[in-house]
Amino acid sequence: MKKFLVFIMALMTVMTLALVGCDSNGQQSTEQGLDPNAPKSSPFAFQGNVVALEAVIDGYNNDALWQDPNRVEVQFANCEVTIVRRPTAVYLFYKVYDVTPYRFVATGDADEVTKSDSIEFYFDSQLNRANVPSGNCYQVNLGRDGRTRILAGATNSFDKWLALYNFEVREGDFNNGDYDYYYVEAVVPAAQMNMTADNAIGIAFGQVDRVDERNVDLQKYYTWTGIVYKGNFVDPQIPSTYVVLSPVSLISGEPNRLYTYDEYCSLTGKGGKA
Ligand SMILES: [Ca+2]
Ligand SMILES: [Ca+2]
Repeated sequence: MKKFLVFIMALMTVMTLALVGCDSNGQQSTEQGLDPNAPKSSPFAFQGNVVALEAVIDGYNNDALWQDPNRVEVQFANCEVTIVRRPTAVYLFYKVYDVTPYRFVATGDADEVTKSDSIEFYFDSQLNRANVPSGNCYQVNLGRDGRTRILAGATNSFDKWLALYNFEVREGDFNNGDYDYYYVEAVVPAAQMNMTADNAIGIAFGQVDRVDERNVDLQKYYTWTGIVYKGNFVDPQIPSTYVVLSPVSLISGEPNRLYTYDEYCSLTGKGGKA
């Protein structure tokens, strides 16, 4: 139903300048913008910004990557989520049950994603566990209709973020018996979030279910649900409540999973910053 192979949260003009490496005079300097040693003339000009994808981002989870032995599988709200950490990127796959395929459109602003059928994930990429969204915190909203909004932690809140990432949204198929579901496959390069290959991060989730087809900007027409993990509500606006995502299992012989921060500290002997 919807095909969004690559989405760039930036004005197309900005992105075009970044990809062709235009200098400040508007002249093309091929690949200059992607040289890690070159001056940072655009927000996309740094090493690791673009990675070789290890899955086909098509809304289907039949790639070998999704069977990674260190994958984390979690359920919350009406979502089944699989997360795979690779050295260069984080991959997420959502299967979402939602029988009311609605969205809200007024001006078309990206903020409307949060009032439409959509999924959300949040990273605290250095496990800083601040009490408010801060540096190294990131928010991604992906709408069932293909719209998206991405934010980065600023001073006590989330603010607009420029990043390059890939995702696709796919509707279920009546013939496959999954008509009441939609799927989101996404990948975000780690370097864009100051993540390294092996550091544990904080993570939070959300799902918005617009439940009424009336195109009205009232909260009663949609619901937001986050995750309660081991009895603790994970509040996306409070990174200190996030659960911990480790690249590999912290318990020998057991599958990888999410960990509470207390579990993480107990299992690793670490505390405070990761
Ligand atoms: Ca795929
Ligand atoms: Ca809905």
